[in-house]
Amino acid sequence: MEINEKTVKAKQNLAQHRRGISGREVDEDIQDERLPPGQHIVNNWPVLDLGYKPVIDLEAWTLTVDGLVDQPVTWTWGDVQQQPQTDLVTNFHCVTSWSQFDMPWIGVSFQHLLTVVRPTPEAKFVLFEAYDDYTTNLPLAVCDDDDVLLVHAWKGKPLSKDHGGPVRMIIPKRYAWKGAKWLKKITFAAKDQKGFWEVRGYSNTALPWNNDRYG
Ligand SMILES: Nc1nc2c(c(=O)[nH]1)N[C@H]1C(S)=C(S)[C@@H](COP(=O)(O)O)O[C@H]1N2
Ligand SMILES: [Mo]
Repeated sequence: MEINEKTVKAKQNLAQHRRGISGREVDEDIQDERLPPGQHIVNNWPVLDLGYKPVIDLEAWTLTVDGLVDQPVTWTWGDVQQQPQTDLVTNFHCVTSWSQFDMPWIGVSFQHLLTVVRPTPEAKFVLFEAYDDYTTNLPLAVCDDDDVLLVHAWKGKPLSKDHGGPVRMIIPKRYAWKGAKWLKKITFAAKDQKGFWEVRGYSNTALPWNNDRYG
């Protein structure tokens, strides 16, 4: 797997200087009560990655959930389909300053996953790993929310490869980099372990309503 270092550097810069992907300064004039500070509205759902999109055969795809849990699991695509399904519409905020409203997802809720694997009392943090080697981290308490989903469909259709299909994470209350595309592994741990962007200076908490982007 090859990370495109130029893409990484450019994205790091954008977050630091609060510019949109077009490079212009963030537009402050459009008002919408659903729009967090420093964000602007888009309707074309941009694609962001590390310059590399992993190829995952649906038949070979698995998701492993391990670490501090009573019942570790490895799900196939079929296993994901057999879990209870959640339909949810949420907003999506990227740290590079665009937001898209009313994204209709279908997926398995993280809270359902918790009932399957049952984290031990020591488990306080979650690390997400992806098929492009991307990682991101969150406190378990943040993931244990009714709008956090393992998403496999958008607008009623299978999630495209560009957006992280077969399965990606969606955590609506955090900036979108906290949602790993091409999900491969979820590990429960007692200690926090920073992910790809977090070690490169992005905020560990990533709260859009606090303009909590960098550092
Ligand atoms: N596996 C993986 N997940 C990822 C990323 C990535 O590079 N690799 N980029 C993150 C970032 S920075 C953002 S803003 C969102 C973008 O999701 P999108 O491309 O579907 O808009 O995915 C996040 N999840
Ligand atoms: Mo991002």
